[in-house]
Amino acid sequence: MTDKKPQTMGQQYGRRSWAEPWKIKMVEPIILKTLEERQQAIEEAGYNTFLLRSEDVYIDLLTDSGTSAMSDRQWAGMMLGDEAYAGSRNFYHLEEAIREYYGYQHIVPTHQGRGAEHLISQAVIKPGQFIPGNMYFTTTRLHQELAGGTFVDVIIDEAHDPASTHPFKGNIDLDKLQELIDRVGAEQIAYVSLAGTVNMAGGQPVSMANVKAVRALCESYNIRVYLDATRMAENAFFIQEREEGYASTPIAAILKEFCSYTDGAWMSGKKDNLVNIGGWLAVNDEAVFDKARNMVVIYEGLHTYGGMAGRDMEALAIGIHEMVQDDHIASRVNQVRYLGDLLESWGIPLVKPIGGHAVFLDARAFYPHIPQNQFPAQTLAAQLYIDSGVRAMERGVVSAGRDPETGDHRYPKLELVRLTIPRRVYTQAHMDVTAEAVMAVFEKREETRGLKMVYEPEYLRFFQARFEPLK
Ligand code: P70
Repeated sequence: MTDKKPQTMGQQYGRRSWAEPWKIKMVEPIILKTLEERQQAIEEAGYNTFLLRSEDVYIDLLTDSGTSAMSDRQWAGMMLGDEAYAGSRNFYHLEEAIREYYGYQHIVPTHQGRGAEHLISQAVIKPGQFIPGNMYFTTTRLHQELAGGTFVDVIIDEAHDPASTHPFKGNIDLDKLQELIDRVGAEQIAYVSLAGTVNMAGGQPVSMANVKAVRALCESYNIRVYLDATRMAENAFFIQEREEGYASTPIAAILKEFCSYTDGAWMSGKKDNLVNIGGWLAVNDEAVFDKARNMVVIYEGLHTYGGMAGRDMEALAIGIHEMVQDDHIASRVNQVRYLGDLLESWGIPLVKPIGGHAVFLDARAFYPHIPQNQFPAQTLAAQLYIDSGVRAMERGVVSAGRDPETGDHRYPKLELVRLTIPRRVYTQAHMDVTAEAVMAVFEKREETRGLKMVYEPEYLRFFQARFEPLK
């Protein structure tokens, strides 16, 4: 027995508590399967959390993509779907929302982010060109490569160091960019591929000062800057929190200013935009727009729906408006930070600072005895599921794939497991259960063995690869 008085979370941190800026109107039951059932499920899934059935998962932190809860207004908007093949009213609402909040002129709707990546890559990359960017993203780089380009990582070195607490680990290193321009020539650079925040670095932001400087450098060489805006609202929150002069600037204004330094953006609406499906490409250049709008009819659908239903576009337009509300984005990022701070205080190795959409466990430091070719992050994700039914995602050597030239694994410096938090879905209690699950796996780390890959698909292998435990 303890005579300690229970404390609220705010009291434990010596501040007033905060709460989510929403209340729950509809619930979806979740159940925790038994240990035997979980062991069987992960074995059947080839130790790949992408291959688990959702029904077998208790707390699903695989991704924040398409897993967020829509608001009552978005659901009401779904009833206003104009399902005309051409010229749906909802497309014009979407176009208005993107123009108002992101500031780009021309909009091409797509079924999700990779549809937009495909269009921009094909529209502007000439075979043999280079695309410098602030760390690769799996689907983005693949589309750049399929268009004949070569991605070059020009992110600051701190981004590759999980322990560095640089406030803007997503920044581009201007010297690395300049060095590439000098080496290959400005005309051999298709565009700068800038992501805010940087997913593979741990959800790390880019500063306003950095995007301005990138813009200035690129302008002097007539190089375009295109933005992966997938989690740009979260990036805007970090600017408001950390960058001088922005503490009292609304998220909406920060977002629009940031975008004004870029020539266009591709978007997975399934993240920041708070919908279950959808995406878009937006550019200012008419010639690029013309190409992309022509190509969309081959791959996605007519240029006023791009693979989405009218109702999907309406929910997306409303989601964009909700995404920039200051209380929404603060509670979203702070929920992620709550989980990260708990784990960090217990000595769990993770990427610092805590990013915008997820907590990234450092699997290399977690399992120093498992070499990278035995997939430490894949192992950790599987262990977490077995222990507690929490589903996470590998972001390490399996995700990095093989070098197209040499055929060897690419060994990234970051070997991570991502605990990704869907927006407006889980409560603080789910974060507590997750934190305790990570601790339980950490306590068993020394007896844990790695995995071997027994099936490897050609493209984006992490989605479908299968593994077996090493004896
Ligand atoms: C995730 C999802 C998608 C994504 C992204 C960034 C920064 C583009 C996209 C593509 C889904 C995913 C994708 C590949 C591997 C694992 C998971 N990220 N840019 O979970 O958008 O999925 O709509 O085609 O994060 O991080 P989309």
